[in-house]
Amino acid sequence: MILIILIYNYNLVRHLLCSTAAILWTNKGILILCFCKFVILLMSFPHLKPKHTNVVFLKTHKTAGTTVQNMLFRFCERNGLTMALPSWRCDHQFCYPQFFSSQFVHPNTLPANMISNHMRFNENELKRLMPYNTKYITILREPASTFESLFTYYSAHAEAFRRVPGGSLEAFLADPLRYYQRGGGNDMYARNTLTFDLGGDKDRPSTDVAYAKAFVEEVERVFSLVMISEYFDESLVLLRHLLSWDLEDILYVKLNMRTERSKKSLSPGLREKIRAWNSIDTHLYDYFNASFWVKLSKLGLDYVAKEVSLLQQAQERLMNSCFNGTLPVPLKASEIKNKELRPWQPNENVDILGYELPSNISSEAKRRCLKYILPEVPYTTKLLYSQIRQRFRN
Ligand SMILES: *[C@@H]1O[C@H](CO)[C@@H](O)[C@H](O)[C@H]1NC(C)=O
Ligand SMILES: *[C@@H]1O[C@H](CO)[C@@H](O)[C@H](O)[C@H]1NC(C)=O
Ligand SMILES: CC(=O)N[C@H]1CO[C@H](CO)[C@@H](O)[C@@H]1O
Repeated sequence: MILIILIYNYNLVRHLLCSTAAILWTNKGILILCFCKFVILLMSFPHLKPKHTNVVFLKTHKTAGTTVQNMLFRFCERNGLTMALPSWRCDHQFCYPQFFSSQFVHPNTLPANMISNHMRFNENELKRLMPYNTKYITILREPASTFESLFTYYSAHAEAFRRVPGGSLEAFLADPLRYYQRGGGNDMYARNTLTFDLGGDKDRPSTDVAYAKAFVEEVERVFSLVMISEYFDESLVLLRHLLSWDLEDILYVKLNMRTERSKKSLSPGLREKIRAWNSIDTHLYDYFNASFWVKLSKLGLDYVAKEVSLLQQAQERLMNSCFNGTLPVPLKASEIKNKELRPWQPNENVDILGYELPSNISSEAKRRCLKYILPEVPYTTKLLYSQIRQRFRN
């Protein structure tokens, strides 16, 4: 602990020295530059500003949302906050794909600081439920990769995908409307899924550019941060700044990944077809990826790179303390002895990977580290029980 404080102070001194030197030697331009640097440094001292604790995280499908959700679960537990969780009848999602309703929330998880399980976004219902100063956050992933992931993951669930001969992505994209029908079983996984999750109309024709534009504006009005999966660590830097959190608060172990065997590589032609079929998602992604980079530039790309490297060093320390010196090896569910740590497997063509802790780490490390690798469904149940117990103790 003392060591950490020393490092912080050392950094502060270095930055102070830098701005002082600039004042002595240079003209106004550089003075302002260093002043800015100092201000950024102040912003990066989270204890100067209380941590923001009221968050709606709209978890989208196949976008690394589970990893973010796990981070928020842990944040709530560490800080004694309440996470709104689905009632029993909704399973571990808020009765998705129905539009979110406050009726779907377990009453013992209210009033809540955060909410993050899968739902179809409904701003008015969330506003009724959440504190007035709640920050809205979501995450998007490049639509071609997202769709390839959805197609594999939900090949046995979505009617449109089940109909495709040989489960071929190419065949589906050659003529999507031959297989896809609005209202067909689990159709939300087969077209513009990100738009659907965010509460939009997934079936607007691609020619309706006005709708896509209006929808983007709507999302921008509500959400303070749209994270981008392809730039996950940079997204966490923005998240940390938005919420004035510590580095420790954004540590993670990547969850819900597939084996390489389960992934298909996409030819450029196929990529374009997917983007055309999911045109509203594509519009959303391209817009928010561009604005994401504008945000990073405003913070300073060098500064962001430095923060990312600090995050990665902290991640490495976490891996060392949790996995006894080696990076955790992702395991197939059947290889994981502790059943609780086995992630849900959607069908026999996909292996969703999980982790196990080394048996020889301390019991303190076990308790702490287990949370990072606990899959979504058992963690949701665990958190619900612990919040209910808390309620009856108080
Ligand atoms: C996101 O935007 C950046 C900056 O405009 C661009 O370089 C990058 O290729 C985009 N990423 C994707 C996956 O489209
Ligand atoms: C602890 O487990 C790791 C692998 O999980 C192994 O390499 C190491 O030798 C074990 N150490 C002890 C003391 O058993
Ligand atoms: C905490 C813990 O169990 N550490 C062990 C990690 O593995 C090395 C050998 O590789 C042991 O010596 C440690 O005791």
